[in-house]
Amino acid sequence: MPSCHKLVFETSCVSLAQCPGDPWPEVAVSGRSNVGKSSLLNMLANRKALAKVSQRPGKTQMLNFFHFQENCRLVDLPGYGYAKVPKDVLRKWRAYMNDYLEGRQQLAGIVQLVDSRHEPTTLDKQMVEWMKGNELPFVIVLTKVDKIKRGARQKTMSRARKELGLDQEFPLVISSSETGEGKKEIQAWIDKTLAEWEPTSK
Ligand SMILES: Nc1nc2c(ncn2[C@@H]2O[C@H](COP(=O)(O)OP(=O)(O)O)[C@@H](O)[C@H]2O)c(=O)[nH]1
Ligand SMILES: [Mg+2]
Repeated sequence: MPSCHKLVFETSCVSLAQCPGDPWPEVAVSGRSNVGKSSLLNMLANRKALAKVSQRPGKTQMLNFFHFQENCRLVDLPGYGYAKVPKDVLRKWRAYMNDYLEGRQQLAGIVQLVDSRHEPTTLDKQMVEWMKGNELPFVIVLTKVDKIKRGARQKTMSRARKELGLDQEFPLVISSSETGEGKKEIQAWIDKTLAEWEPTSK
């Protein structure tokens, strides 16, 4: 079983051209601002402040690359849905996120985070539709599950499946970066996805 301790920050990018060029597969962590992306990366790395947990939502507007295991990467994607971002910033963000999602050959799969306390947002749904349409492997992770009652878990998971149009078998993990819940399942999904990746002619 590969260890996730070897997660090392490499670089931040704001365009597809800046992204690392090696033919290594990568898994990207996606979700709205404040959903827990950086905290999840810290959890996977067993570190407290590896991916800087930003206090101000929307602060992380770059693609942050982490070297992971042997010749693999994890990418902390900039969060979406932050209302206070100026329009020109938002336009640029859309453009390079689109470039990355459509054109990044090394992209093996996406860990899509959704806040367990709320219904999936329109942007969450759009992201899921896009991944389905592009046949990109993805897993849904419901974050901050330590904040909801145990008795509400089943309902929360059913709601997410229904709202996102996922059948019963589709991979869905509930997680908490506070308690470490879900960590093993997420790691296993990432390992499998990286192992199954094959270069395409994207
Ligand atoms: N209770 C709880 N809080 C969390 C969890 N994950 C993240 N947070 C908090 O949510 C806020 C945003 O987290 P962050 O990782 O920066 O989100 P990002 O914007 O998606 O990278 C921070 O205050 C975190 O401490 C979790 O699993 N449980
Ligand atoms: Mg972040």
